Amino acid sequence: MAKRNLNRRQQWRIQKIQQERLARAKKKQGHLTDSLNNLEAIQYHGLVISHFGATLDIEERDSGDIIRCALRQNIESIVCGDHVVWQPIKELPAGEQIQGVVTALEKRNNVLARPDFTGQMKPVAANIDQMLIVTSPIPELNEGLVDRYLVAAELSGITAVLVLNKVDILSAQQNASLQQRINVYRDIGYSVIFTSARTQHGLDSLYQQLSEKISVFVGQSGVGKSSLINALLPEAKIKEGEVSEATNKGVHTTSVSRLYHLANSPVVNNASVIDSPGVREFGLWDIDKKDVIHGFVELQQYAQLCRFRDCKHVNEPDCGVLNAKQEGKISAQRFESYHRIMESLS
Ligand SMILES: Nc1nc2c(ncn2[C@@H]2O[C@H](COP(=O)(O)OP(=O)(O)O)[C@@H](O)[C@H]2O)c(=O)[nH]1
Ligand SMILES: [Mg+2]
Ligand SMILES: [Zn+2]
Repeated sequence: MAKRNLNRRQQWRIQKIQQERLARAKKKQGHLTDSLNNLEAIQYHGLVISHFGATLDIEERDSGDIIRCALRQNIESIVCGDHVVWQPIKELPAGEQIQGVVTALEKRNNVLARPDFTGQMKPVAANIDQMLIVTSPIPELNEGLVDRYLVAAELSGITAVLVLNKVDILSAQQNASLQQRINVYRDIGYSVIFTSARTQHGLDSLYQQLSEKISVFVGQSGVGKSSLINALLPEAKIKEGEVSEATNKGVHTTSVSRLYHLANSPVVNNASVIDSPGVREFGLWDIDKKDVIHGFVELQQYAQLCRFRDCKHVNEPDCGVLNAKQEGKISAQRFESYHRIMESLS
């Protein structure tokens, strides 16, 4: 997750190429978006459910109809989960796919963002209620990574839930050891769900957890995020077992982000999942060191007892966090994770 180090000349060149590309794309849609005279005066509301290049699919708020829209030129970076205002295009040319233009973005509750390849922060999904942090025995549970996702979720006001997938391949011994490690998270208040995308074990619990919320699945490549989404939503057909996402060098011109509604059933009601390459790859970008403690719910509680307001919880006298650790109230792994994240941000 290291930030790419480009020198200024390279950054300038990349930015220029991007601007040219954007200008070409906009010129192509110019006949639709240039003149707002070409739009009906009536404004509709909608939810962005799909995003590919400069084209969006909007779910109309009242009818649920899907409307393909272009973006008005001065609006940028709209993502799945966004609520928008759109207006229909008058006198659609025959065969024209674009039916409307998005003219305004409504206020977001939260947004997940990551840097594009010039280092600029770009949103990848908005208005998320819940983050499912998927882990597995293979690749092995990585607490350091789980803690980073937890920080991101806590700081964005998103509920985090742990999912341990691939329980079908757990040996009894592995099971005992993983239960112990997972209990660290249960003890500090996070829900944990055990699943197998292969045998469908735990899917009903997962369905219940997803009800009435918009969720994203995050986690290391190979833990089974795509498999789980496919098991929950057979119509989604997301590619599984793809090559490491890390080799996808930052450019996402052809990747599609999508918001899926799960079909209601006795075990699930009004659940939606956003699947986006940007979400799958997001990390702790742009985080202020002083905020990290708020991403560690149990550490934060004890940090309020520190004698010094700017306590770093390393070796200060009367440190609430160090005291709690000594008394066994904080797990050593979480404590070290906190310091590792702090170091990585300096
Ligand atoms: N045994 C087992 N294998 C799984 C399970 N879920 C996913 N896999 C396999 O793990 C690999 C990675 O899955 P994928 O869904 O692509 O992971 P992603 O990178 O997190 O999206 C694939 O070969 C899947 O078939 C599971 O519950 N049990
Ligand atoms: Mg995948
Ligand atoms: Zn302290």
